[in-house]
Amino acid sequence: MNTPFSAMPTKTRISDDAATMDLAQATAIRSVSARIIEAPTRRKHKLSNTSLSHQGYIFVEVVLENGVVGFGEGSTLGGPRWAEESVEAMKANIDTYLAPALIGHPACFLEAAATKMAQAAKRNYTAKSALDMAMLDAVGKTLNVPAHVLLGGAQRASFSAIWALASGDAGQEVEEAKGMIEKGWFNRFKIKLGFADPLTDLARLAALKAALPEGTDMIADVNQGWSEADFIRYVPHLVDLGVSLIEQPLPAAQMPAMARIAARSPIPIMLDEGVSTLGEAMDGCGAGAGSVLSLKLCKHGGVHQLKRVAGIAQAAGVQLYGGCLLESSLGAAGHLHAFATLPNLDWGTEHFGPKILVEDLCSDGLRYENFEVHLPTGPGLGVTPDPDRINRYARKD
Ligand code: MUC
Ligand code: MG
Repeated sequence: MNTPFSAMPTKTRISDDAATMDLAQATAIRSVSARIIEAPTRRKHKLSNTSLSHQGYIFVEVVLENGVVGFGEGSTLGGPRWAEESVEAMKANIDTYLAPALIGHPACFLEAAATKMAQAAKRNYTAKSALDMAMLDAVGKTLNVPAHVLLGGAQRASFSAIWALASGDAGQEVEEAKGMIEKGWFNRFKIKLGFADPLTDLARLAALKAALPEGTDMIADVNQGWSEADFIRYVPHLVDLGVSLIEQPLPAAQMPAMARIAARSPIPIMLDEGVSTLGEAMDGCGAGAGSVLSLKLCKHGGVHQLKRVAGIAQAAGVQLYGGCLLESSLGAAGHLHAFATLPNLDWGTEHFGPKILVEDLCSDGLRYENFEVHLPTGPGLGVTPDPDRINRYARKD
């Protein structure tokens, strides 16, 4: 018979001054709280189905019996439009269902915590990933190790970084892109399409190509905005413009159509909104609905599930891309710790969120240098939410 985790011995030396103590008792969850954050962005960010000037996050704090506090963040884009969760729904479901399921549970048993959350609520992947991140942070701080060590250990210390151009104004986007190159932060760009008609979008792409240095990497994200017929008609133009990757051009539910366009496209197709669950990863990757997959904690529900989705993609020969949902340095750090443990992250990562916020939520935010974003090295997630900024941007009612 299998032994339940609660009966497993967990005697562990957790710090120099705290002789041997029981890790499960020390990391038992005493309290969970969730706050809605609305942080202004530097400019309007437009997608095919929404537009935002404030980024909505659920910010969670998990307090352990040993007094250690872990922080986590779940991101949305313009309410429940990019995916089904809103900040309001996340807060309600954390307060009512997910937090009660975790109280008293040892945060060091992260996989069992995920099982408890799965029993307490269906889907709700962003809310679950925020709690999972906070537990990971708290256990890393307890053991004085970076979060990636708890996930198998980092295989890389930094990542090639991608910036998203999404104002829809070609002149502004050219200036913004040049500024990013000058600062040494980003020299690869993802351009959001689908909120204008395809010919307008193509003219914008052509203006960017003409103004940016020869060979600048340009990725196009259509956010489900095109039909299969649109794709067939316009993909030759994207080829002419040298676009390197096309992200989720068709609606998430149209997997067979995605497989048809992927088979005929000379440019690799990336699955984004279409793949959250392991089943969707199996179906999408198995059917050849894309040759690249964007990994995001908010889609997969936590760090271990993200790694399992990555495993399915790799088994199917699908390349990996480090996706984002405009997280602050807190949520971005959660992603980087998971990404760092993967055998490969072929396309680097687009975690640019900390730089699009008027003010990052962390006082010691992620470091961007030489066009790479660097994995934090401190205990837990290795970044510290700034209490003044959290209070400033927390919803007051
Ligand atoms: C998405 O669909 O990829 C990530 C970057 C960005 O601009 O939008 C998000 C969501
Ligand atoms: Mg996308």
